[in-house]
Amino acid sequence: MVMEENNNQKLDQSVHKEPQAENPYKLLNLKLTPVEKSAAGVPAVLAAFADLIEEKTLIRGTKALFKMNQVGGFDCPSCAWPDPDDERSPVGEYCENGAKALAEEATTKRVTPDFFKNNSVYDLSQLSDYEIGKMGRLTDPMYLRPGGTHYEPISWEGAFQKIAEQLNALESPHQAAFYTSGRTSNEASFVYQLFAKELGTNNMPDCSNMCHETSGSALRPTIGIGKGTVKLDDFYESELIVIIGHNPGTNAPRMMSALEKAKKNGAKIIAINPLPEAGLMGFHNPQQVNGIIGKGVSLADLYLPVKINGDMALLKALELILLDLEAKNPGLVVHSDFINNKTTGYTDFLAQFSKSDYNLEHLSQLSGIAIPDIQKAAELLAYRNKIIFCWGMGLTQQPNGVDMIREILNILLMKGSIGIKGGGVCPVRGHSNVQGNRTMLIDEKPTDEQLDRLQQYFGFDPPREHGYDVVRAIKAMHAEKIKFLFCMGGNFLSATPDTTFTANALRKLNLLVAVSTKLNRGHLIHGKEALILPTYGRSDKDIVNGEVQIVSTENSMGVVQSSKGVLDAVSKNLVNETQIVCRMAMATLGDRSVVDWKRYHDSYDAVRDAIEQCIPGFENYNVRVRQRDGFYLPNGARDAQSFSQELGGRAPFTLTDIPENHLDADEYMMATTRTHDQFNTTIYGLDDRYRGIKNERRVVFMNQKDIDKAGFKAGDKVDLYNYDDGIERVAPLFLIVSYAIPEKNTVTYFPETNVLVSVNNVVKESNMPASKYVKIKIKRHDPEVYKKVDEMLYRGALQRP
Ligand SMILES: Nc1nc2c(c(=O)[nH]1)N[C@H]1C(S)=C(S)[C@@H](COP(=O)(O)OP(=O)(O)OC[C@H]3O[C@@H](n4cnc5c(=O)[nH]c(N)nc54)[C@H](O)[C@@H]3O)O[C@H]1N2
Ligand SMILES: Nc1nc2c(c(=O)[nH]1)N[C@H]1C(S)=C(S)[C@@H](COP(=O)(O)OP(=O)(O)OC[C@H]3O[C@@H](n4cnc5c(=O)[nH]c(N)nc54)[C@H](O)[C@@H]3O)O[C@H]1N2
Ligand SMILES: [Mo]
Repeated sequence: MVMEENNNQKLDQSVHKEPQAENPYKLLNLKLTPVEKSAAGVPAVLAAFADLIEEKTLIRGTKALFKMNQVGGFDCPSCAWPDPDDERSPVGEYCENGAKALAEEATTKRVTPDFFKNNSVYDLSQLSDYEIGKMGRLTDPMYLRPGGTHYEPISWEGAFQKIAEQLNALESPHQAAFYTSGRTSNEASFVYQLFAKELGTNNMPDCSNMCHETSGSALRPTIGIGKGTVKLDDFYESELIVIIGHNPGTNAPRMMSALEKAKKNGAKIIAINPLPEAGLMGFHNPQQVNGIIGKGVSLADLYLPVKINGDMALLKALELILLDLEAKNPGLVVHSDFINNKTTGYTDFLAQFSKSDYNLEHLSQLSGIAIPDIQKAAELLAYRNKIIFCWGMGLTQQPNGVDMIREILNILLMKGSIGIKGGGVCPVRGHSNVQGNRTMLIDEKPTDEQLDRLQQYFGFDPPREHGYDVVRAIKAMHAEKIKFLFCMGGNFLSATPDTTFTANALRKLNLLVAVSTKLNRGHLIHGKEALILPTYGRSDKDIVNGEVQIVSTENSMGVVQSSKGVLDAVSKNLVNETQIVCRMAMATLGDRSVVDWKRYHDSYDAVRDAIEQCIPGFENYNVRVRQRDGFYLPNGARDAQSFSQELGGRAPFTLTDIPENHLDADEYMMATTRTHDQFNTTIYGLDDRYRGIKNERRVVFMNQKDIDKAGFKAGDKVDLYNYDDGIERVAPLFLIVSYAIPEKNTVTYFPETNVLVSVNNVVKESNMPASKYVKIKIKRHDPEVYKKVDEMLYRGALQRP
């Protein structure tokens, strides 16, 4: 049993776990604190600094913090929210969660070859995600040989040799896949996709396939560009901001300052979310003195506690009322000029409202929002045009997410609100450079136009057939069609759905390569062989030829900016991502290559010159990237109301369906979200302060009525089950928390509950995992439940409770 092995582990005392003889599960230690009614403020700043102190990196961290998101400094590695074009705070432009991300990256703790020598892969897999993250920064390339139990040091040359051998032994380049998480710079992203294409495959699954792919799928065919259409200034001019399916207080805290300013300028805010998130309800600005001592701004003027997946019904109900108001006040609600000149399909769009299920009672019931509240929202929309819709994973990770975003567009098109000052769409991106990754052609389905440009510039024939996205890549690994997986950052195992299935798929690989800053569970469930390649983080000085280099990223609003690290790297044996790719390319392709990899290896400027030639919007890249505030990429929808090129620049209204979600008496709908103490799979801490949770992640939020009906009590131990595709999936040992959430709805945290998300539960069209739409059953905790889970698989691929 595991317990004895735990006794022998050679980990630091700080992470040594007490063996538990009677039960393989750790005891849970949940404490409930009051749910907070506003975000940020004094506790936020204090918490941020406490985090830095805890990491024993106070001086290093503080120095870096003041350079974060500053002109000439580095881009925060946390979210993709833009920096203000004009007025940046003199002491750094950061937030609590940015500071935590920095503390995590700036830590002086090191995971050295000795650490790997002392701890087997199996032992490491017994740690919790939180403990693994706290081990520190990776310092040297490591190799796991076939049948090996421990990672061993390997030289960089040796590592590239292994990669080259494996890649060159494949029967086809399509047996390789190249994953990207969203922190990789533009420069590294560009050479990375170039290598995959010269090798001969478009198998480039990326974190977008789990994040905003749905937004792109909805926006591209309608407004002609898969990106948002607003700048930060538009927030300040807006009359109404709708925040739907997004938790800005935790996941984009600097957005709160923009919302605060918008409110001061008179904007109204509507929040649509099953949970009354603190950041939607109120806000104290930690970066303004009056924000710290003054009262918080009450943020949402109207909060609509929609049922999970009830948003479509709500949006249709809003349209129904808008049309009714227009009939009563012709010309005041609907923007006929815009509709006539800039859109198509309005007549068909109108026709659907005569259908019988388009009645308010029905839509109100499906959405879970009372009619008077829907009316209030519609009235806020009716007589304003400067309207911005912001959304996040609450919409994109729903089976009909693409349709719901198109429904948002329908509303904005009715109102003529796209491509105007103060109005438009704002998909709030996740990873700090996920938008730039796509612009740099990290995409499993590049267009012919994009490929033609590469072909002309580099002179090789890039593959034209589309590659695998994340979900398809998992299935292809499982079917042994992919044998080689290269991960540029990220944590493929824990971020993706159906953990058991995915772990089995990863175990079939010949070689798993992970370029990483820190150790994570994704390194511990591996193929026959595995490599860990350590690299710089965003805050590290990236030195090439003796000079600290700048790299560039693109934020959520299409601004390309430079980023320059300020911290000395924790190890002399790190290689930057661009050079890793170039060396892999030289080792693998050798004389077969027509690309001058050595040149790109030696100079980021040379990479930027190539980007300029191959991707529109990057004219004079090397000069403009060095401008104070960077530069905006062109955006026809935003700048010229030029929408779908196929439709002569117009944007189509889309006809969508209203889903009716059936749940059995003992079934609940589960959305998986982030706590305030994590960055995706990186667990900073065990609290979720704003939601009043302390010291525990294995909680399930339930409505008190559901708790009563099922005969449970708050605090009861339960196991969660999912039965999609006729397979029993179990997530053992959760604690029930009574919460303000619609009936039949539950919320849990990922990655713990990813084991319950079927790999086949995907979003229509975008093929993203629908991880906010998971049907579950909740059963009283059975102490024997672990016997249902394949022991070896469970222990390792999943964190033990
Ligand atoms: N500190 C921190 N910052 C981050 C991240 C992080 O993990 N930590 N992750 C980054 C990344 S990659 C991303 S993509 C973003 C994610 O940022 P968000 O989009 O905010 O992601 P989530 O926390 O998953 O949850 C979003 C919200 O959707 C709501 N929701 C769930 N189901 C529904 C529904 O059916 N309808 C509606 N209207 N709402 C629903 C949830 O209650 C929750 O408030 O944040 C980025 N920033
Ligand atoms: N159930 C459920 N699943 C989800 C989601 C959800 O809401 N619910 N959200 C999805 C979303 S929106 C996303 S974006 C994905 C995220 O999926 P990923 O991007 O794959 O996951 P992360 O946890 O962000 O990756 C963290 C790891 O990246 C590495 N890293 C950090 N910085 C750097 C760097 O600068 N360079 C390199 N090379 N490595 C670095 C570190 O080793 C760290 O352990 O998860 C998705 N999974
Ligand atoms: Mo994301």
